[in-house]
Amino acid sequence: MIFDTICAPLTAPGTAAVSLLRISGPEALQIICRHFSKAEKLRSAPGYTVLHGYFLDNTGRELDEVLITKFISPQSYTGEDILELSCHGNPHLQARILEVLLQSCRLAHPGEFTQRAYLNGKLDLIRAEAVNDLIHALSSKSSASALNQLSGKLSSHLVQILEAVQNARLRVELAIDFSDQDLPQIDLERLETDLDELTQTAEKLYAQSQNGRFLREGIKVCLAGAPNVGKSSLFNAFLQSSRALVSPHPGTTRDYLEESVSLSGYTLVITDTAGLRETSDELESLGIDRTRELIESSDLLLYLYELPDFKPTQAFPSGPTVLRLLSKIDLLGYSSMPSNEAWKDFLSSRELPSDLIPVSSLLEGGLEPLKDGILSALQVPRELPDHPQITNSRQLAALARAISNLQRARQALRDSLGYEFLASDLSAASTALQQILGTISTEDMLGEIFANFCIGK
Ligand SMILES: Nc1nc2c(ncn2[C@@H]2O[C@H](COP(=O)(O)OP(=O)(O)OP(=O)(O)O)[C@@H](O)[C@H]2O)c(=O)[nH]1
Ligand SMILES: [Mg+2]
Repeated sequence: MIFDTICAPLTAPGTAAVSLLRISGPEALQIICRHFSKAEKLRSAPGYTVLHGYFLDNTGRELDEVLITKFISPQSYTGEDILELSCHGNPHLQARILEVLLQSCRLAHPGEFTQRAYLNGKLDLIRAEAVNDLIHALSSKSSASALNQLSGKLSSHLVQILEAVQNARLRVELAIDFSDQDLPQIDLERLETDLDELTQTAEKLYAQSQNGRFLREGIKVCLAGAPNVGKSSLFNAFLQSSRALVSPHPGTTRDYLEESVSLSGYTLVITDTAGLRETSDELESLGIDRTRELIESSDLLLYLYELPDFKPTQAFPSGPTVLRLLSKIDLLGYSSMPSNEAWKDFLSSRELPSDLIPVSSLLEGGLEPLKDGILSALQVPRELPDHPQITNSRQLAALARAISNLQRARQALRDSLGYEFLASDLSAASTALQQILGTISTEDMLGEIFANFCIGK
């Protein structure tokens, strides 16, 4: 595909040792040669050459000492001719160089380099999205997972599923086309087993990908409970800083606070909320309304109780996974965190529910049982799995569409609904899979995906 020539800074704005500008497109070489002190050498240099020289403005004045790396189409990130220019990391200097270049080409849109790479067949959509995920990766686990996708494992797994769906569809369509002729009929039993296997493979990928969203977007954790149970203290203990105000007066926290922490490589996005109680105070009541909304939209609700008045009457919404915590256990006479056994004995001796997790914001290791509880409740593996996994919500939604169409196809076969129904379900399933891979895509979808990128990618 032929495009115009675009350029953009690749490195973040600000002062640094060096900064990098990229120019990509049919006129890239010509434009840089006009402004480089060793134009002839650059013109004749093979791809992957790095040349040292000076960047010149329109009057031939030296603006900066630069290194230029030359990539020749199609051996480049975008598949086009690319020149990358490292200059000194002075924002004014970089702006001047960019200004000169922009007289001959235009500034790249966010994600446009990667979009071109995709359109020129250098990357499939999964890998293109993985580039963006890698840049925005929240935690060490998410960057490892984005790298995993970049290596193409997921793509090749999906291509296998897609080929099997298309093969089944072809068999069904042949049966439709030649139904009035005396040809061997399609082997229904074989088709049935194939469809079962396919659906299971897709369902397995979906199940394995469930915590993919956690990797990419972080795990939304909400701290809630009655006023004064120690929510803000627990929040601070998680962050290891005095972020939230703590006081012995019930109703201290009004508006919620949100911060991120890392737990075993996962990012927890934790909110500390206003304590839940009946109140006539208008402001507090607004805070409590927010608490309820936050509880509903969380992945994990940490609900705190304290003794002596443990009232387990709280009805929880169905969305989040709920962990019930018994707060301030240092006040129960513990000077260090109890072993699992000792804690179980304590709960049963007080006739308390056995799922209560002990926490203390004061004791050393007071959050350890809770941290273990979080990882097991969300069933997130402590080590990054090496099986293919979808971490992107758009891709996951498309996989869910593919699965429901496969299930419908399976049902159509079971109910002998006719090959037309089967063919249409299989075709919808393969469309959904192709949308994940980007082998078919609407302009709107592409626009939306690449708009999330940053400029220079
Ligand atoms: N001994 C002990 N005291 C605690 C612990 N956690 C909190 N407290 C005390 O309990 C009181 C209330 O703590 P907060 O963290 O402000 O409680 P909260 O649930 O955020 O309260 P509201 O914001 O009013 O809903 C403060 O005096 C804290 O010092 C704990 O683990 N052990
Ligand atoms: Mg508070």
